[in-house]
Amino acid sequence: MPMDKSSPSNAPDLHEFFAADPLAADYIFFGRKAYADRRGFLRGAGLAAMAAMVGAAIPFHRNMPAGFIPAAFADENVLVGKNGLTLLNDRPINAETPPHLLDDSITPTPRHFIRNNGIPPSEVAADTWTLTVDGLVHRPMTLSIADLQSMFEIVTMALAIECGGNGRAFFNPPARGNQWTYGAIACSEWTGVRLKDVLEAAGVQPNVVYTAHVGGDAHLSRQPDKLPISRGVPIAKAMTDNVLIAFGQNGGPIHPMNGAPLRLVVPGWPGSCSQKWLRRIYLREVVHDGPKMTGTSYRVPRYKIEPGEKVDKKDFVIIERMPVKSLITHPANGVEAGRAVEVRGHAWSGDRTVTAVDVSYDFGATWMSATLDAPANDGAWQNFRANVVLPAAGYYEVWARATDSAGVMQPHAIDWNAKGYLNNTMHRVALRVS
Ligand SMILES: Nc1nc2c(c(=O)[nH]1)N[C@H]1C(S)=C(S)[C@@H](COP(=O)(O)O)O[C@H]1N2
Ligand SMILES: [Mo]
Repeated sequence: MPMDKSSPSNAPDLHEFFAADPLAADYIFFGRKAYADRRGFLRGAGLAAMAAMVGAAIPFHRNMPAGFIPAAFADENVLVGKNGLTLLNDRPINAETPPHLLDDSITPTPRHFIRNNGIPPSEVAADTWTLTVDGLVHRPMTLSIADLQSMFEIVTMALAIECGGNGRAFFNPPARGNQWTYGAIACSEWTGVRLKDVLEAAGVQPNVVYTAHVGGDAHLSRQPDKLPISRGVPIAKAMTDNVLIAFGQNGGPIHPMNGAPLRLVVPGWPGSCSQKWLRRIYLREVVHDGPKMTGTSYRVPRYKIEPGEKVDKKDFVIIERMPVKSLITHPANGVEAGRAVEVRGHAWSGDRTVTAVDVSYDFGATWMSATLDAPANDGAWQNFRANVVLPAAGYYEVWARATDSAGVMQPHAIDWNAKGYLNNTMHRVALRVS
């Protein structure tokens, strides 16, 4: 893996530059035209058009220093309260976190990635927000957040959310969609009530098979009768202890882009199950068929295919648990290092625990085992660290691989699918020892 341009080693100057005078930096970096009418331009055309105008290289993070966001976007409310995220798309807003900014055990709210399918609601007042629980329940209910807080036990848990398309950028043939590299993963500490407790209070009818989730965001077309996304989970998953209806993130309110004032958190399963701006949950006697539940959305072929192979729509199955994976959060990719380096990061495996993480600095010829922490609770990622002493000056790659409680280890190569889901290949970071 070459030292890429997103490496932090060549980023600080640009960051300082933007910090000192963002508008001047925009002018120099994006050019006069973008500077002159950046507001109207951004509103009218979006990031893709900006890229076309100033010459393709701008918005896509692999061409940009880590953590870089055009200053013009800092003016847009959506990124207020976020720090260091890399913008992939502005319609809808999608932004990921560079791995070295995910070093904390608990991801700070400013570093939690954003994955939107539609237009977030503009009105998210916590005191008037309601959640309706209906469908095949004995007692349909509409509850305020205060009702949820007074009727049910309040719990706080560290829970990892990973987008099903995290790692899509590395597919070959390429997969269309947001080009997530590594950072569509986060483990915030969520405060809320158990979905299970709420469903038990409503009374689950015996024929229930699946949940259906509805959020308050609008479809990109702004057609009021269209939902951008409505996913669900099997009722057995909904009834597990670590599935929360959350109203708090990291001891504060949920960030507006992470679903304030109320969201589901379904750890270990594709992030899409964790409906943001949660307004309604209804129970169904069939597998839910809302937008992005059917066809090839969040589904993969049920048999192994060749890269590029076409698969009949009927042969797709819904993605359930996310596979075993790890992320190196220190050192950052592309840095100069001394011979002694602490390699550290996180590992997770949806609905399972990680039992080992190994680290290699010689392209996988030899491996050493890392120290691995237990998860903070069921559904949290696990921290690992290893003291690596590199034998001599030169160029190295540090690789990490996790193994889970079922004995499944991360692969070297991508198990290809057309939509670019479930890339759990080993993370590799480049180092230069001088
Ligand atoms: N209402 C609503 N909920 C949603 C989405 C959305 O677009 N609308 N995106 C989903 C997807 S695909 C993911 S990966 C997670 C991301 O959560 P985050 O943006 O808080 O990181 O939210 C999920 N919940
Ligand atoms: Mo996602």
